[in-house]
Amino acid sequence: MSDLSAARIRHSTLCSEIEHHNRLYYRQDSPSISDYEYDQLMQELLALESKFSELSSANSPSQRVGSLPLDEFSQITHEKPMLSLSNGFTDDDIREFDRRLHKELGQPDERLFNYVAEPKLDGLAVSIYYQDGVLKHAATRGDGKVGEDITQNVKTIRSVPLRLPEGAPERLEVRGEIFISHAGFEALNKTQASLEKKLFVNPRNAAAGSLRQLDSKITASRPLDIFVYSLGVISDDDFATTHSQTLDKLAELGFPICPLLEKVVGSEGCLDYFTRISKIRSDLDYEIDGIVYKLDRLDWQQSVGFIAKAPRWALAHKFPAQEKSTVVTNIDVQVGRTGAITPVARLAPLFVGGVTVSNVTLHNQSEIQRLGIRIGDTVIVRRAGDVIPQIVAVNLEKRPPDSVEYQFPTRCPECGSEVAIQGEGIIARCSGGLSCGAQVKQAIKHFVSRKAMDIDGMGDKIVDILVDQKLIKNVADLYSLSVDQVVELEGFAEKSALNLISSIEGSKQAELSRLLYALGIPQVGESTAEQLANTFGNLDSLGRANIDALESLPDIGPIVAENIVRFFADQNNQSVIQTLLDSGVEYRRIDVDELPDPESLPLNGKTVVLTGTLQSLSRSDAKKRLQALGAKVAGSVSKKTDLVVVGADAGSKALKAQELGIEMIDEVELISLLDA
Ligand code: D41
Repeated sequence: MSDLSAARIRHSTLCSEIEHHNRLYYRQDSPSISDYEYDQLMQELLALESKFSELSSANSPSQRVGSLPLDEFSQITHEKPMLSLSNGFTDDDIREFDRRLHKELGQPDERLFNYVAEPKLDGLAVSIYYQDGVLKHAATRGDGKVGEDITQNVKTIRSVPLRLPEGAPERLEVRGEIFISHAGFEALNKTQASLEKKLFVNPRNAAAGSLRQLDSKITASRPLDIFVYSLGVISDDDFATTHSQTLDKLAELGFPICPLLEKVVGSEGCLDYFTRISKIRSDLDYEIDGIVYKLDRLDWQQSVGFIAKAPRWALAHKFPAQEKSTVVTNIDVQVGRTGAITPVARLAPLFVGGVTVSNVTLHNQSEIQRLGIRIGDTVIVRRAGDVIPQIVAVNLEKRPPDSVEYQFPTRCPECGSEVAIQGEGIIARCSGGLSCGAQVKQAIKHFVSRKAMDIDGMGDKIVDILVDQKLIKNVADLYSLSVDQVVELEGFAEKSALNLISSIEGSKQAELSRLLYALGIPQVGESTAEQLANTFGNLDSLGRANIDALESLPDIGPIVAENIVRFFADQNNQSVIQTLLDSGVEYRRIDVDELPDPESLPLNGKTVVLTGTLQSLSRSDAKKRLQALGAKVAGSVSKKTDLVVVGADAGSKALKAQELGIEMIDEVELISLLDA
């Protein structure tokens, strides 16, 4: 026998053996050999393939160790879009989901539907495509239409089959969630620490960071795993008739399926499953953030279809916010852009809702009183989804004898000016104005920010340095900075200094609404600034406007009107504005008589709410365009709402709109409304 034939036989044995151990390790959780022995097999395989290059192939287990680094990820268009999930939060949301399906399908309520219930993993959605039983490519979800090609990285995940058994459909795309287990996460962070590398904040971030590696050898060293939850493209029309059957068949083909998945009956079956999994959630070795219910019958799935990128036949039932307790080690205050003084609780770090929390805002003095919180107290911290963490209660039983009552400062910790209290302890403000270093810095950071003057390259650190070194003391001073001054600063070279100065120059041509927003008048946000620009047309007219004229505008109340008048009456502000204009900052004056009469606009007087994610335009663009048609865009659904735009992953707002019988449209309908 030739060397090559002998090698071929050994190669084939090694391949089967390695894949067998992969399955034992990842699917059955019962490895029969040590990591060391596994590595020996892999080394032998690699050695064979390097000696006989004809033996290596795209589906050899040697791919599991990664291949040459890429320069960038290329894009993959999903043949079928990757949909997202609608959310529900309460038991009634689930019952309503079930009722709606009965209605849509014209089925009597007595006829209970079968659902598949499964944990909702907090990982990353991927699509993996097999042609003739061989893994061809894998992609991230991306925006649902186009994702990134992460084939090399996905091949390194040992529980992902590289080759399917005989009889697999010719074309098969599976979709699933890639994640890192708690155990894997702990081990990974231990390794990171020993290499003096940055630790990952949670398993999801670790999984995301690992998948986004251009060097798949790094990905190969990360403990990634996968559960497959649905089909994408398939060449075999008769593969299955129910979702549960689909998953059984995928399991037979060697795909890892979440072992907790169950077929349940009716909405009460769903809710019972939810209760059971909630109880064991903290014992699971992976992070989950809810339960997904899917209508089992595929023909029914087909007939109810989807709305705004999410199937109507599936619902993600999110777990309620997570709460944990910790100790308040201190309370101090932060000084904001307009001098607002906000108390912040410093906490003994705790891991809640997937992140480490060590600071929590206490909002204002009356919130501290309401909670009755003292330094040294044990408090309960809640974090719901992506919402900022908050303290919900103090555990008085654990109050130590030496707890300290918090004294709200009477002087600004930054500049020593007196603190003025407005509105029954709701707002505390440093009275130092632009003589307060903290306010100056914040005001400049706001001025240069993206939605304001958008000065690229002017990060927070640079502003701090410029103010600390006394090169600037207000926003107008930015325009007299020179390359020579900037190049002297730490971290700058000739080129970067030139770039910064040229972005400052580039910001001189501004829209009036942006300039107004940039000035940082208290409580004048983007939309108020826009309204002011369109009503007054230029800074002079606005500066002369009195309280009555301002209050007559739809969104401006007495407090904002007073803030505006006060801002323009201030000598210091006037001189800053004058200096800005003298330095060449220009805005296009708006001829207010040319603007369309609001009465003539198609959405005049209508209140619209946007919810969920839009795919083809950003939420802020959608808002602007709706406003241009005369609509008022509100943040929450109420009886006053006229129309709700439902994007992907829409949650409680869409449900509320449905309850109130408010008209709802999806993204496609929105676009045709905007284009009409
Ligand atoms: O565990 C999950 N994260 C999960 C995500 C799951 N168990 N099932 C899912 N099912 C779908 C549909 C119904 C659209 C096939 C999903 C997702 N989608 C999903 N994940 C990320 C976006 C959508």
